[in-house]
Amino acid sequence: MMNTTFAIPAQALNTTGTNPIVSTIFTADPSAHVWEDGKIYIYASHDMDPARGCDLMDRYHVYSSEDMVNWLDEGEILRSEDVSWGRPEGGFMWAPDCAYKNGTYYFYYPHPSESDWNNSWKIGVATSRHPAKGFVDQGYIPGLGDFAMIDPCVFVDDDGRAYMYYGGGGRCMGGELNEDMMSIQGGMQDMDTLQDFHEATWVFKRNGIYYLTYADNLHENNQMRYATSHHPLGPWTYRGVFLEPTGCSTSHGSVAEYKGNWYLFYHNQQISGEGNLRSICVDELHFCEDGRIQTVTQTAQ
Ligand code: FUB
Repeated sequence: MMNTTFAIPAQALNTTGTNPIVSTIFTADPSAHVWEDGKIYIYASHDMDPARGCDLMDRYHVYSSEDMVNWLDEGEILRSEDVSWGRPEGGFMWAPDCAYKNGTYYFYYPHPSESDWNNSWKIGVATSRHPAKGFVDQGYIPGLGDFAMIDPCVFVDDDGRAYMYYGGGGRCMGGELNEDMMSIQGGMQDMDTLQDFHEATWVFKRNGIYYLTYADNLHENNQMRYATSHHPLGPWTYRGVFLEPTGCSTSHGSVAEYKGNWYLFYHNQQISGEGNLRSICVDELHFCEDGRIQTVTQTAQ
């Protein structure tokens, strides 16, 4: 299906390297990647104002930077009306991710196919030759599990093999993607021994160690925890909490290395004071010599 979104001109954000990164609209669930053009990109959900709930989230924006201080709003890349198989009422465009392989960018997003949204989650895929424009929906990934298919994360390993993760409500699944990046090879499996898993899976690799980060269930104030492994699909060893509560009921983050430094991207509700009107942030991530992640210091304006 053709992408019907308007070509919104890119907009430089008046940022000064302080949090939140974006104050023009409300954004959440940042997935950060460094692509071949040398820039860092953030793919984010968009909380719609006035806040009513996650049913109103119906579009995604992309942000880019070359210095982690000046950020550009690259504009909107997909909205629910672009998705022909989606829920007739739209909405519910939850935490996305993006991956790159062989000249194509694959944008993964969770979205229900029926009015009964909570029982019809799918993981859609839109593709483009560009990191921040021209995405066209290609349908959803077939044959996944039948529960909370939210918060997809796609990790491409150094050998080019790609892995998908998703999950919510206490269960996290992982599996290997086929070469087409839109189907799963041999099914999904449970990612075991993640303590108090809630949602928001993110996988990255550093010094040969795979890290799986996620949000926990701490009541009304989720934290971020992590586990490590020597294989992208586990078994995982639980390591602990590395992002304490942000003041927001949900927590959702991603980790990326840029120009020699590591960063955690996450969201809080600093601007609005409301959990349905969130704002994306970034802070440095530091590791101990043995690879453990140090607790992130949350900086504010
Ligand atoms: O933004 C909607 C949902 O809230 C995400 O999918 C979850 O991870 C949480 O941040």
